[in-house]
Amino acid sequence: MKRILTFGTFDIFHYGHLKILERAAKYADELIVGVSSDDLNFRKKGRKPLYSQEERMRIVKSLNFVTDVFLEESLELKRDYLLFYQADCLIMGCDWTGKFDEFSDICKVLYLPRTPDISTTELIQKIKLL
Ligand code: C2G
Repeated sequence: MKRILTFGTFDIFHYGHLKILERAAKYADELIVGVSSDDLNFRKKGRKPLYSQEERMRIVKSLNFVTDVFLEESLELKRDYLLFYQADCLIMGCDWTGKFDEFSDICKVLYLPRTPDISTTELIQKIKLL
């Protein structure tokens, strides 16, 4: 049985989010998703997401290839989350390439290509211009 962990904010859930979760699920018997908390996002990006952590978790959990979700409270807790869930593999988009290699002592670390031309930031900009 292969358990895969991935992490993300998944704010204004879009096609790029769907694709990476779908592709991660192909490697997994169980796909568990750490959804960044509102506070973590505030610390990371200086603003709260548009969708609350409860809404973002509900959306991700509703995907039939996602086994479970949990709240990612801190970037520094990644090793603890991987150990707690006994992950065989950590998968992230290639914007994070190299950033999580330190965990290759406890699980496989894979970076998958991002879907081009879509991001939450770009969506916000486009909507502002409507
Ligand atoms: N992603 C993608 N293609 C896009 C946009 C995003 O494949 N066009 C991927 C990202 O690479 C990431 C996941 O979707 O693996 C979630 O992206 P974000 O919601 O932007 O997550 P981020 O803010 O990068 O949070 O601990 C790490 C953080 O929680 C990641």
